[in-house]
Amino acid sequence: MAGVAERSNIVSLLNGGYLSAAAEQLVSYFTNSQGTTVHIAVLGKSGSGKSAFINALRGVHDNDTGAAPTGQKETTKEPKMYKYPDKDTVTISELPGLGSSQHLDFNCYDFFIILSSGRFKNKHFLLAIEIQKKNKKFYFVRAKVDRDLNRAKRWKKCYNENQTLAKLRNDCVVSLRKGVIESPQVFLISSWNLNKFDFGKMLEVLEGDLPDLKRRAFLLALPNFTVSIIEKKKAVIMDEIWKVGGLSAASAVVPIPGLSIACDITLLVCTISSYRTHFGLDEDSLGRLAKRVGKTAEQLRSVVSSTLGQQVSSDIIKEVLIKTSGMKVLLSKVLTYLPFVGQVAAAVVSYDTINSMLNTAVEEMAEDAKRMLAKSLLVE
Ligand SMILES: Nc1nc2c(ncn2[C@@H]2O[C@H](COP(=O)(O)OP(=O)(O)OP(=O)(O)O)[C@@H](O)[C@H]2O)c(=O)[nH]1
Ligand SMILES: [Mg+2]
Repeated sequence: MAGVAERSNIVSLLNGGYLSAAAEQLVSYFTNSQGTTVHIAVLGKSGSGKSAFINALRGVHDNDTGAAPTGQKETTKEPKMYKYPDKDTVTISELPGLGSSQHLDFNCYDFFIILSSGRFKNKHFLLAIEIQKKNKKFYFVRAKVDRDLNRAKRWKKCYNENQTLAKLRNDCVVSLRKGVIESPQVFLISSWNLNKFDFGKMLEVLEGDLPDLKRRAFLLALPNFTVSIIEKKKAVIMDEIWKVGGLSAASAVVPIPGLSIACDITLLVCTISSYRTHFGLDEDSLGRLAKRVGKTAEQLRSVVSSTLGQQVSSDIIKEVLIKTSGMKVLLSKVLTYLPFVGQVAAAVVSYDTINSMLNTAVEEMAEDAKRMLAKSLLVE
């Protein structure tokens, strides 16, 4: 994300009419941010729940096409990489086994998740030490805690959920510490119930530990698991709006090398469509969520009320621009009658109008996403 100095530099170039120079810097930012990737490794012994966890993290149902296969029998014998649906920027690799770290290329990954669903083993500890030695971050996930709780319920006379969870957590922390790993990050998770236990907390820690551009990529790839994730996505996107406005205004006046979409309306259609995907409002994301939570896409779509959250097209964007702009009559004529409408529109529509339209669109889509999250959690 651009720093204050970078931002004021670009804005003064835009205001001074040095559109070409401003555009060059903006294109470089977008190229960097869109090319930034995050690679996550998930390690654990066979059957520990790696595939189910990876599916959960990607927001796909175990039965979806493209889901990591899960099962009682050993299913993943070779390392396998999964991408986020519709996003190439974040990958999660399932790395079977615990004892073969000598073959592991530590530099390929941004961080490691060691997953265990049973007793803590010395192999977990050795792997953690190995990762730490390579100056990489690792997180310990104690999976299938729903199963542990069910067992405890069955066996213990005076069952207490919080005490059972605290004991599970403490066992992992103590085993990991052993005097070498000072403050291990331990999360208790059930891939079958993401709204309970530490799943939300784990996401906060993972994204918080990443450097800026990687954090952006990770956040925007994540499904809307929590209100906090939605708010953070909104903040990241809001921080970029002025850049899109600048690029849009500049691209109408000067040709920008390296920017294939030199027409501003096309740029806006692409940008707003990507916002829709980031907020999970596009048809594919909606379908995946519906399957995951056992609702219909129709039920979820019913809470999406913003114009651009419902649909994005150049005509709709022009209408919204007309509404947002003060020059209602003139602009609507220009937009409706003139050919090469994209080029003309940006010459007429000010940088402020584009910014204001994008801000409103993002505000409204974030609210749509929150309503959809609430709807998905609702038992009907
Ligand atoms: N109760 C419960 N079962 C789970 C959970 N996660 C996974 N399972 C089940 O545990 C079994 C193994 O899960 P997988 O995700 O296939 O485990 P894996 O580590 O990928 O296994 P391999 O690929 O064979 O190494 C499957 O039957 C899953 O349905 C969970 O959170 N709770
Ligand atoms: Mg597997």
